[in-house]
Amino acid sequence: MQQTPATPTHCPYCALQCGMNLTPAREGGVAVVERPDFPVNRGALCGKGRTAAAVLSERVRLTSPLVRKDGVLTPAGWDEALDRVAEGMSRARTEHGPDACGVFGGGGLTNEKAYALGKFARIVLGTSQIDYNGRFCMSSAAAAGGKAFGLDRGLPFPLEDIPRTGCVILVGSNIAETMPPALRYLTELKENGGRLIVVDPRRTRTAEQADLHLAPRPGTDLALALGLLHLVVAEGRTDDDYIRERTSGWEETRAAAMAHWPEYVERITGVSVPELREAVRLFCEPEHAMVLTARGPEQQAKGTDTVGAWINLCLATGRAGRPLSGYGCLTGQGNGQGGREHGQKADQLPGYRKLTDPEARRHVAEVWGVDPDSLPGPGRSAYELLDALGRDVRTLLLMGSNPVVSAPRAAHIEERIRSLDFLAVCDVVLSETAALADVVLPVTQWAEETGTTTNLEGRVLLRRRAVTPPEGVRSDLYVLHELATRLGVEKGFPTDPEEVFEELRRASAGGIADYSGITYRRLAEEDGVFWPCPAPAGRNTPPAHPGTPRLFLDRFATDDGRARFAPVSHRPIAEEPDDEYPVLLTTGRVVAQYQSGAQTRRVDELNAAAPGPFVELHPRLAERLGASEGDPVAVVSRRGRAVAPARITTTIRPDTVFMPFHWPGEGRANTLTNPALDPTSRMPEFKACAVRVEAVRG
Ligand SMILES: Nc1nc2c(c(=O)[nH]1)N[C@H]1C(S)=C(S)[C@@H](COP(=O)(O)OP(=O)(O)OC[C@H]3O[C@@H](n4cnc5c(=O)[nH]c(N)nc54)[C@H](O)[C@@H]3O)O[C@H]1N2
Ligand SMILES: Nc1nc2c(c(=O)[nH]1)N[C@H]1C(S)=C(S)[C@@H](COP(=O)(O)OP(=O)(O)OC[C@H]3O[C@@H](n4cnc5c(=O)[nH]c(N)nc54)[C@H](O)[C@@H]3O)O[C@H]1N2
Ligand code: SF4
Ligand SMILES: [Mo]
Repeated sequence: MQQTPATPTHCPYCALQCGMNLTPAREGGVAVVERPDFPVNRGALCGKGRTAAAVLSERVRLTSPLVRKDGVLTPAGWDEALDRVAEGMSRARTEHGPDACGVFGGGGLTNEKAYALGKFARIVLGTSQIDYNGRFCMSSAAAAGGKAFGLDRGLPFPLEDIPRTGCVILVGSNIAETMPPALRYLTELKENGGRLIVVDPRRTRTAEQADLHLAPRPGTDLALALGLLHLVVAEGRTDDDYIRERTSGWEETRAAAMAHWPEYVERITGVSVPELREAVRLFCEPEHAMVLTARGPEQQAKGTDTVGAWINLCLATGRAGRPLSGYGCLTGQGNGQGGREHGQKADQLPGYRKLTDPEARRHVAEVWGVDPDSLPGPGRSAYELLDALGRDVRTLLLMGSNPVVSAPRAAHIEERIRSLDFLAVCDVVLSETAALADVVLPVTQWAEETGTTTNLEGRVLLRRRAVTPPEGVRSDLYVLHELATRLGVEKGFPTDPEEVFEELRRASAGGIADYSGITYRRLAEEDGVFWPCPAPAGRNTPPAHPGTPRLFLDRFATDDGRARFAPVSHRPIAEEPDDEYPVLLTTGRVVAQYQSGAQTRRVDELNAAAPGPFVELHPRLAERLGASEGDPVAVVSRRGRAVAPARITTTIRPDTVFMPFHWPGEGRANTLTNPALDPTSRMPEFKACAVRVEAVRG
């Protein structure tokens, strides 16, 4: 049999970062084929991964820079386009100061790009005004995990541990649609006799798999977790030795939980007391157990406290920092984990360092060859930054996000974007946001370039180049290099990803997310390396650090090594239903589309599976409206109105409607969503707002 030369690499989409092989395709380009040897997905791919090569096609992607001339985006040469961007930025800087230049990144960018983008903002533009779409993603879990454990890494253990624990509570994750190959870990858990509890206001494909499905009212997970903790205490199921030896802050937290009587929690959440008791029994009886959260409980204006409450449950029962037990967050984007570690976040320097920490500033400034005092301080969070566009932020460089579709209160954000003096967008396709730009720079993607990502387990992976990009396309790193040069910084922005990674290693050394012991060579030979992975100290080539698949087994990463309880209390969602807006809207995903849909809406097979937006509602609500399956219904909130066909199902609570957010235009879910922000993580409340649902006649 003839050997086809295959390039092993990883999927361009979600945080599972499934392994795949790319082989030359008969019709030109590459084809995606199975890569059974990669442990995370063992060859399995969802439809998005299988069809990912379609987005490489010149039919759907950008192949030339575009510059707006007489109001119209017009193909132009690279020099002209880059000159225009540099001009736009220097004008804003001269006229309004460095903070008039905004930068917005993405959790899909490789580590190298995220690192270079953060460095570009701080030392070329000198701006504090940088943030990224990860703020809309897992920032609440990151904040809560950081507080509790002293370190935030999505999962503190590899996925392979899941089938061997005794019980998993999966809170607000629809893994069957959002990470289909990972459903296998839950199936194996059940085959091994373990129990699965799913917490979701909808009976999703994931909830169908559960031994126990709790369907709380959207936005009430905090009360639910407190109610469970109350019962844990009342039933004498706490692990007192563990609490004494490995935690701090229990008394206050215990007192807060005791105020949340099961009957009170039932009233708030709609989850009955017997269901609460059953959940506690399933969670506490086995020797090991885990709680995993995703966007359901996190995308709330109290997401940080909510995740804190679920962590409390783990700590009170001795289920964190022990083998086969723990709390984890299922990070979302392809590099959702790495993207939050290397400095594109408003308050952050590489290696998960804090921009306010003088020692961190000194270390990173030295790697960058600049004066620590020249580094700006922390800037605004993603929504606040987008809201400031056209006001004190006059220009924006956008790399790896499509906020016209994905930001909360999107009509308002679209208006803010239109009011900018200058917008530059780097993208692979003409997204809805790119279409508003003054300059669009077409960049290489995934299979056309090399770079590293860090998956939801904290496993650093190497994506390899497998195909030559179209002629007119350059890399994001090239764009940053060229802009830096034009803005007077000649050195420090290499275009070779490995060179960037070598610098990132040094910048991260000694930080929380320490990558200094990881090299491209190692990543090419191993199935990824889990951070922290410090470079070995000493001479005579000491053995390499093996990486850290499992965290906290000896101690937590806090100063005293103890995990910290969070003394949190229930509070209502930012916008409770009332007479005018009596229904709750929640939002999320479907299996065949990805995020703002910029990429997946360009793939025929995926559009056939998920052609457009819809409003999922209960038959009782549909009956009240007189709406039948497929009829257009309008969903109206204080922010605006969206119209999409009704999808009537008993799998949703009668007081709640659900819309996926993948589409622009009339059916855009984010026209409706509430940008109320979590006070700590600055996460918007994507998962609950008050709406009115109306039949559309005629
Ligand atoms: N097909 C597909 N896969 C994806 C993505 C995609 O766009 N499409 N995106 C990737 C990214 S970036 C992310 S962040 C992940 C997200 O992955 P998930 O978090 O699994 O996705 P969502 O659909 O946003 O939300 C999960 C569930 O939360 C439920 N939910 C809504 N409100 C509440 C609530 O108040 N409490 C609770 N407990 N649950 C609630 C919803 O009904 C939904 O089923 O998926 C990744 N994978
Ligand atoms: N209502 C509601 N809204 C939500 C959510 C929700 O659950 N409900 N979820 C939120 C979450 S969790 C997330 S993560 C956000 C995601 O929403 P967005 O931030 O809009 O994410 P994407 O649609 O993935 O946009 C990525 C863009 O970058 C481009 N791109 C891909 N690769 C590269 C690259 O290498 N370089 C460059 N320059 N561009 C590239 C893609 O073509 C695309 O246009 O949406 C948030 N919005
Ligand atoms: S589950 Fe995620 S990483 Fe795996 S193939 Fe699907 S989109 Fe790609
Ligand atoms: Mo996300």
